[in-house]
Amino acid sequence: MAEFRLHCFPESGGCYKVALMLALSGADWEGIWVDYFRGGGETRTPEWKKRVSVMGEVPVLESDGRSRTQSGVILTYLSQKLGRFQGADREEELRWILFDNHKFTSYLATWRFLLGWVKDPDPAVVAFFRTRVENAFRVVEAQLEGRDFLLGAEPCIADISLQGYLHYPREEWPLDMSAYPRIEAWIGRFRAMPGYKPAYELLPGARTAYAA
Ligand SMILES: N[C@@H](CCC(=O)N[C@@H](CS)C(=O)NCC(=O)O)C(=O)O
Repeated sequence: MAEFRLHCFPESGGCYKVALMLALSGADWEGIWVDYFRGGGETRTPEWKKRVSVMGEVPVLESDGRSRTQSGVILTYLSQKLGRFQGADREEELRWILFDNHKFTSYLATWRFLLGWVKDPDPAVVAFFRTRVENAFRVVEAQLEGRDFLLGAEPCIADISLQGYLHYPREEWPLDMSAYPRIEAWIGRFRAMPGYKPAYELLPGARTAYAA
C-alpha cells in the first residue's frame, strides 16, 4: 500500500493540487478514483459522508492512520511531512491559500464546470463567473510582477494551490491569456519541474464526457 492515498477524480483541480504536490515531491502515492458524476455522486451519499468526510468533498488524503480533507490543510500537512514547498513566510503563504479557495480556484472551477458539464447554463451566470475569474487573474498577475512565484523566487504550496485548474486543457477554461503573461510564464515554470504531469495524466479514472 502506498504511503499516501488520494481519493480523487480526474476533472477535479482541487484533487490535482494535492496530486501535483505529491508528484513534484517524488512521494509514494496512489490515487483512488471516486465516482463524482454518476448517480448523484458517490461523495454526496450519507454513507460516504459518514465514512470519509462530512463535507462531502474531495480531495481526501489518507496517511499516518488519518483522513485529511480541504486541500489547504492537506498541502500544509504535506509540506511539513515531506519538507517540500514550504513558504519562507507561512503567514503570507496562508493568505494566498485563503485567497485561492475563496476567489481564484472557486470561481475558475465553477465557471469551467458551467461551460463544460452543465447543459444550457444561464448566460448571465456564466458571464458573472467569468468576470470574477478575470478579477482574480488580475490580482495574481499583479502579485507576480517582479516575482517568479507568489512569495518570491521559490515555489511554495500557495503556488501549487492556485495552479489547481491551470493544468487542464485550455478549451475547458477559454480565457485570453495574452492579458496575463506573468501567469502564463508561472504556469510554464511548473510544467518544467521534475515529476510534473498535467491533470488528466496524473489523476486516475476516465474523463467524463461533456454534458453538451
Ligand atoms: N475548499 C475545498 C474545495 C473542494 C471541492 O470543492 N471539491 C469538489 C470537487 S473539485 C467537491 O468534492 N464538491 C462536492 C460537491 O459538489 O458536492 C478544497 O480545497 O479541498
